[in-house]
Amino acid sequence: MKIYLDGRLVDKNEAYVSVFDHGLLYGDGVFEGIRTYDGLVFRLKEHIDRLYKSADAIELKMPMTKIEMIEAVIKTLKVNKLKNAYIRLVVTRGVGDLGLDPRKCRKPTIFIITDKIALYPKEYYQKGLEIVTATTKRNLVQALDPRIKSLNYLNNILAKIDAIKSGTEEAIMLTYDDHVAECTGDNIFVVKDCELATPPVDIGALEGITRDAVINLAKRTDIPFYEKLLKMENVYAADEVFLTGTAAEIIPVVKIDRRKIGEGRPGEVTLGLMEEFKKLTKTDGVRYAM
Ligand code: PXG
Repeated sequence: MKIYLDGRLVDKNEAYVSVFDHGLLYGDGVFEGIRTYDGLVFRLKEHIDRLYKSADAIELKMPMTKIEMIEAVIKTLKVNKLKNAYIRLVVTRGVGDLGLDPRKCRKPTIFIITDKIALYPKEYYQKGLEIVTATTKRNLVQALDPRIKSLNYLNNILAKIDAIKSGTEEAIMLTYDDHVAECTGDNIFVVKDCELATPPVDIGALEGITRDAVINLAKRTDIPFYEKLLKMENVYAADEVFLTGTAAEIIPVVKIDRRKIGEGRPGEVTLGLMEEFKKLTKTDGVRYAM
């Protein structure tokens, strides 16, 4: 397996970064998780746009253009002969000294890993997922805006530990004032009386690429959609709940904090959107020839 590392394609066994890299020392950097479907990089342009926005938000100056970045991703996929892959694109502040000062880092480190995807088991999609509410609150927007996809994922990891301790795979993260924000690695949607809703991202959630795709699908298929502030009581009372993310795609949720959601099985709106999303993954992205 070859890894793209600072402009070179190097063997996996030789793909190392320095212990003085601020991505490692401070989590100072940004990343993207992208996916390919049968030779099509799903919404690659949107992922690259978000990466550059995240970089901009932490005042990290990207050393290459968006087009060059897209070419680097595709080059890495091709050299590894991968048609169905998971892409982890990482840009760190680069190598510096032991102080926080980002000015000491002269050149960002860029690496691209393309690998097979680890997915939720199929039965979760058929039967639905059980999740919990995390005790860990989502980062405050004014402290570290969750819209920035930064290498600081400890907030999410602590909530993931909450999920694991409760015997589940995902957890809902609330804002400091108990509004539903998102899950540890997925956005959340609810369906009530045939209307679809998801929290606005400015309360403290990542603007998911899958989230955007689902919103567009809802609009195209005439499902009434609203961005809405949600509390846990709204989620418990929903007819359907599902999560969205690059790895999970659309995954139904049937139990939260041991309470049954709706009928306790994936609902019609969710199943319809899953169907439509599958079609989208065949068309919506950048195609690359091997
Ligand atoms: N919220 C958070 C906090 C995320 O990290 C999403 C929502 C969904 O966004 P997208 O753009 O993927 O629809 C994410 C994305 C991983 C992994 O390796 C995590 C994500 C995506 C891909 C892989 O755990 N999280």
